[in-house]
Amino acid sequence: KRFTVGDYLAERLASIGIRHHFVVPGDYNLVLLDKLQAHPDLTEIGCANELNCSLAAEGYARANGVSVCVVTFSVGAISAFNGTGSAYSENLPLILVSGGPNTNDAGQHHILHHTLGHGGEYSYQYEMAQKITCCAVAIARAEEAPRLIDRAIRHALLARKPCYIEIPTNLAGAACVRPGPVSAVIDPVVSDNAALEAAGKCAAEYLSGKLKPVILVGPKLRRSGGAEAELVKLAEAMGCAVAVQPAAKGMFPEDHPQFVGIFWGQVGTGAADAMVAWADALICVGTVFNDYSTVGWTAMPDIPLMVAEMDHVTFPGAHFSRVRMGEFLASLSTQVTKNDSTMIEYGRLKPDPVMIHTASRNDLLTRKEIIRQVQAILGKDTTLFVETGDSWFNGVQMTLPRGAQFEIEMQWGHIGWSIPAAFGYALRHPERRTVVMVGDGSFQVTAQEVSQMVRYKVPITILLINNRGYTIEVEIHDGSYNRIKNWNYALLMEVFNGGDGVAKGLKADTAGELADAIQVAAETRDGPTLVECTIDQDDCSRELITWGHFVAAANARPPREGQA
Ligand code: TPP
Repeated sequence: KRFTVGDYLAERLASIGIRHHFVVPGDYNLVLLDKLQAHPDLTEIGCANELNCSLAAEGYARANGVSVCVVTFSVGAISAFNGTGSAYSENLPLILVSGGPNTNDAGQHHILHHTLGHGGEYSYQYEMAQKITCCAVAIARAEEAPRLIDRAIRHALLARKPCYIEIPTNLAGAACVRPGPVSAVIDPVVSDNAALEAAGKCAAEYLSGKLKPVILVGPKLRRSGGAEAELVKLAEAMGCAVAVQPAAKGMFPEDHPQFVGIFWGQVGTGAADAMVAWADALICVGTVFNDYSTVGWTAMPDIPLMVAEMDHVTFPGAHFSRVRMGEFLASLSTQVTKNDSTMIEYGRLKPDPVMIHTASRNDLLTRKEIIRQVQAILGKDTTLFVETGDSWFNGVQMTLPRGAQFEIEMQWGHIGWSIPAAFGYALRHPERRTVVMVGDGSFQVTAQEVSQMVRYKVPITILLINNRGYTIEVEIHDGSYNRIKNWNYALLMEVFNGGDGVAKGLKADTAGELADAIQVAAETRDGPTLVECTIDQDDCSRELITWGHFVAAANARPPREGQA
């Protein structure tokens, strides 16, 4: 059998650990899809649209470390740019593959379907992709495919960012050589030894002069690959308090005695806010300080930061490039001395555990009762997805038992992300129980993807919290645009079952109904369960209101003198 460009891509994808490829077909990618389908280690997953396809791949990358999304030219790719943007901002290597026009058409100045309609000018999509990926390649000749495909994939894996590969429709089936050894694309760049040594020494010296060091963990810790274990080692060697940013929840074990809470300013948990404010040195590991994570800049730490990033470390008075996070943490953990002063302080500041009163079965459902019941089902095998909205605040309040995972998209913040992302994630982790908390507004954005959960028999539990509107936006800035059309969400599952599906759609108006529905969800293993949880329109978290006010204030800062 002749080996082709499409086969080359398929073999590379399989060799870097991809087992599922997310697709929406179109005439520019059909031959390519045949080639991917033919690879024995790849399973094709069809999505309802390209936005969902890209977000499903985004979720798959969270579970698998890398993912691929294959779409058609422009009408497909431009929708998939959204999930690609998410992967960029969330530091996930998503490989976006788009079919492209026949290589003869540009020179012949043909006007083609699915394009902007300027005859012969088809580079616009590649140029747009350059802005939202770390490496974009457009293959113009089959002979270039191995080099360009390898370059894009290698860059994506190294940078933990998406890449873009455009394959013209008439090249997917063109003859191509076989890929070389996979190490050429997956081997990471190791630290520069001298820089690593100097960074460790300098950091140890810096910390030796400090009395109250605190470690702050951010979401790029996990994205760095393998650094989580090293962080625990460093924390234990230092014996100090460890606070975690909301987007990094679960990246440091919450049952670890040194975990002091989620650092999110006034809306955080435990004593994280007080501990960070009290620290005289803050070791920031993969942190992201944006307006949301700093509560409209009110929680931006105001002491000099020592920052360990994926590939460099920076602290007051020094910077070291090409130092890998994991290696740096490991090296530093052998050079620090134990100092438990922050844990003594935490012992004094630690708040008493919050007990949520258990509702009676017939009590109308409340947000707090939902939290109580979801908390009870979190186990070592659970992954909880929390959607943009009050679900962020509800999820962050929960306590993760050892092994439980938490997924949040706080940098990109695309409402509707959780449905396709959880679908992608759960395909890669069938052994885990995937639970989604999503608001009604967010659900309406990507609802179709629930039908793929039915089709591929993925047992996801969707807790759709219906407060009849965009409540998070109400708290930032209200207007009639924050009201939405109510749906009969539970009945939607009948639509998606389409005669042969076995998914369940349930409605919970009371605490007892929610408990029963959660039980049904646990027993439904061959499809999703959607539970519409009805709560009062005004029932939202204190944290959301507080956060909303500060974010609104940050948004409303007047232009500075001299600015338009
Ligand atoms: N469009 C996209 C794609 N993403 C966004 N984040 C927004 C618009 C702005 N936005 C942020 S949150 C939100 C909107 C419209 C409403 C979320 O409402 P819902 O899912 O019902 O959650 P709730 O706040 O009610 O808990």
